[in-house]
Amino acid sequence: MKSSKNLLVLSLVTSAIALSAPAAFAKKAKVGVEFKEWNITLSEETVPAGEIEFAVKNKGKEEHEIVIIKLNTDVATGRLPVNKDGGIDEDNMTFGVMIGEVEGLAPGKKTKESFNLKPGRYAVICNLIEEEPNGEIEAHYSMGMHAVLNVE
Ligand SMILES: [Cu+2]
Repeated sequence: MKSSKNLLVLSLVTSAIALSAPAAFAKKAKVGVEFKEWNITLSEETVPAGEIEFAVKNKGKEEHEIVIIKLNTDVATGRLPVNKDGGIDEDNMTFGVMIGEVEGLAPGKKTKESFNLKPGRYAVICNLIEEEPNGEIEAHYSMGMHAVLNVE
């Protein structure tokens, strides 16, 4: 009997904590991301540091992705150094650090993914490179698919 009483007390304490918790655990910041050909639009320019949810929607006609890069220079997000093919070398960055990516999202699809971001300036880019049937190379980054996000 004694132990079940203790259990009841414990569960009351637990639910009291649960009720007071939401205010203590700051709600996750969200950034809406929309793809079109050829741009990336973010719903926010600045977000607080911490866990940030990226809600990504592909409103375009082609597959797109986001690559999140923490920049270590003041360079504009459209002026990052590129390879011959017009894409960014994700394995050998001198201008920043790769934080994460949401890989190829088909047209019309949406997805959510969270990343822990420290204060700084970030580039959010699509780094897909495609070869069209006529041999033309389309590097999405060089065609304009980049945006800046400030984390404070
Ligand atoms: Cu793209």
